[in-house]
Amino acid sequence: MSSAEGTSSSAAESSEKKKPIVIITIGMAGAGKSTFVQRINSYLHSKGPESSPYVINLDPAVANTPFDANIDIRDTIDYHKVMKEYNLGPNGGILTALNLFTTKFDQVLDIVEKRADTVEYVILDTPGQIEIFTWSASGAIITDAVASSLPTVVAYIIDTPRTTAPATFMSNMLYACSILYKTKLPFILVFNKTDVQPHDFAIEWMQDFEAFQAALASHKGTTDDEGEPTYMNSLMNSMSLVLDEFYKHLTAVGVSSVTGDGIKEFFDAVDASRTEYEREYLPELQRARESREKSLKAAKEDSLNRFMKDLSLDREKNPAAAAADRWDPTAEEAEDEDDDVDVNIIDRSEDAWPGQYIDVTRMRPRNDEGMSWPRPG
Ligand SMILES: Nc1nc2c(ncn2[C@@H]2O[C@H](COP(=O)(O)OP(=O)(O)OP(=O)(O)O)[C@@H](O)[C@H]2O)c(=O)[nH]1
Ligand SMILES: [Mg+2]
Repeated sequence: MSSAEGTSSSAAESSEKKKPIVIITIGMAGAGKSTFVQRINSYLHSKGPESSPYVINLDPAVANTPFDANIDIRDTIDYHKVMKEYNLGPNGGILTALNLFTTKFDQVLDIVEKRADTVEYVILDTPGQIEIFTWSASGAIITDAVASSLPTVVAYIIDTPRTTAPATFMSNMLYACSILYKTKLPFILVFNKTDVQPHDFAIEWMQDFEAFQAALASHKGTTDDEGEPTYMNSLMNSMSLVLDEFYKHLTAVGVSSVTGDGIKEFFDAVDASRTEYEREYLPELQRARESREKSLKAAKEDSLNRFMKDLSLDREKNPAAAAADRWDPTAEEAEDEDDDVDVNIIDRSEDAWPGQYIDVTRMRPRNDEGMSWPRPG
């Protein structure tokens, strides 16, 4: 965890430079992802220019980000135009914008990989609608592409004040669980907004399922008119036992993106997950790659063999056609029609003030917190 100390740029370290670690922030709409990205960005900046992270914004619909991204999907794709052009609503617009961006994500990876020697952390902010990133093909492609080239960790941001009800807590945890099993990446539960609601209740429920079941029993709405537990109550009781297994694979930290509380602990968890990535994710990735390559090679050989067999049979049957079947050097090559959508990645790092950020502690609270989705287009 040498990166936690500001004085780590020793000769020993530079000779054996670690790869940067990618932090993918995921969370429900309004959980505080963007504020959190800003907070960790400002924390890293405060440790010195050499610790500045590389920030990528993947939310095409956000009006203002509290941070300046090095790569911003909005520089590449105009979400309003996409909605208009393809006749889409806000969610379809975000999804299509992300799909278009994904077609050029190899360029993003190239840019990031070129920075690998100078950057310690790469931070990804994702769209407000969680399912757009977690359940879309493009979200999976981006996650897999990033995770197969750099150590990666998922930071699952939770709106702590809004998960104090046992049922909400459980659905949030089930969602986190589904993402963990889908990505198989090291996973950190980030209980955000601890300035409003401390997260100790959550830790207690995660460590002791009986405490959770007791909270469930005492929570109104989980018993029927005769005081008997409802179906929902028994279901959640059983689910809490299932989740108990899932909690063992996680690290949980409480943070306040507004005050900066707990950010140091978050980075300790990130640094620890590098080992987990190397120990668990990488060998699994290697195995998956090898078996894919093996089956691909076998399939190629098989189809090539069948093709050669067919070809020799044909030539035997029809020698005149075989003689005419030669490459004609005078024939013009068909023009390679490239009908790609014009999508170009812009790296803002060379701008006059790269990586500038707003001090969130001076921000006035937004009064639209209770606003319902979808976000205005
Ligand atoms: N009190 C408090 N408010 C917070 C904290 N983090 C975020 N907020 C507030 O929560 C609201 C949503 O924050 P955002 O950072 O926009 O959340 P988000 O998850 O990026 O939202 P979308 O991308 O729109 O889904 C804002 O009003 C923030 O000021 C925190 O730690 N404490
Ligand atoms: Mg956001």
